[in-house]
Amino acid sequence: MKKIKEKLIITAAVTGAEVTREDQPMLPISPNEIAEAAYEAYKVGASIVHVHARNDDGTSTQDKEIYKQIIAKIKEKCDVIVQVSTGGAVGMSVEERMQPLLLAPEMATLTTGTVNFGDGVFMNSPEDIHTLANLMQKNQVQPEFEIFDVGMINNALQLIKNNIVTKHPHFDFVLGVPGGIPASIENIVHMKNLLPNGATWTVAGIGRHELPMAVHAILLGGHVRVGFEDNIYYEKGVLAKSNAQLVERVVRIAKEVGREVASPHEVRNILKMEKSD
Ligand code: KMH
Ligand code: ZN
Repeated sequence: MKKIKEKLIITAAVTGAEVTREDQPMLPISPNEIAEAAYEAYKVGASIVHVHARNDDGTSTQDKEIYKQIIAKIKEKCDVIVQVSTGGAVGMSVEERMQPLLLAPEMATLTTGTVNFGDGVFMNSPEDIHTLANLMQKNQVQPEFEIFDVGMINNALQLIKNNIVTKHPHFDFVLGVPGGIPASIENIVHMKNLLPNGATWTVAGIGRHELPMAVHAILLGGHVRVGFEDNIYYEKGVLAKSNAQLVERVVRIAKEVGREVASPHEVRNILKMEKSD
């Protein structure tokens, strides 16, 4: 097998918008807990943390002030790249969702289409996508296109073609959301083949698909996202002890197959990010 030279980018999605403490007792909720979980994940090999904010009662929020606290507390501890969510939770308005972009974070997610999401609908109208993309452009935020189904890739490519997004094209294939694209190696290969030359891509497998999709991505030259947002278990019937435990396993597997793991500094180079605050 040909050695993959590009170092592996590991993203830890530590909280998400849907998982509860009842589902996963170790779920980080407060800014302090989220920062600690991010730091623990960074220490074992994560170079990006994908963050969602929560209120004190655990409900999802896109409140700018809470994101501000989370980012500051993470930055006090380490130089991991903080990627804020602009997806928030199902049902939130675009005005609510855009708030963390006003903080000019290093990186943010951008979902380029609407998808059924379990029993709900994760709405992303063309107008809302443009609103978020324009704000990212204005505040120099590196986007990560969140791809829940194949058509969303084409929508992202249109944003690039029309110069609405001019940063490095980086994608996250989310596989296995009920309503989105199913998790399979064929679907990863199909989607990666649709990307422009030089684009980078990560894989986030949902639930039991997290580990096999991560392994496929490592071997195919992609990158990996793990964490409680996507999966709360370490193995069938056994809850993970922490986000870091899930990251650690990916690092171990990557090393075993000869794929080195990238530091945040190296990821800023791979993604050609201008800001490195
Ligand atoms: N919570 C999902 C409905 C993102 O962070 O940008 C959307 C989501 C995507 O998590
Ligand atoms: Zn998210």
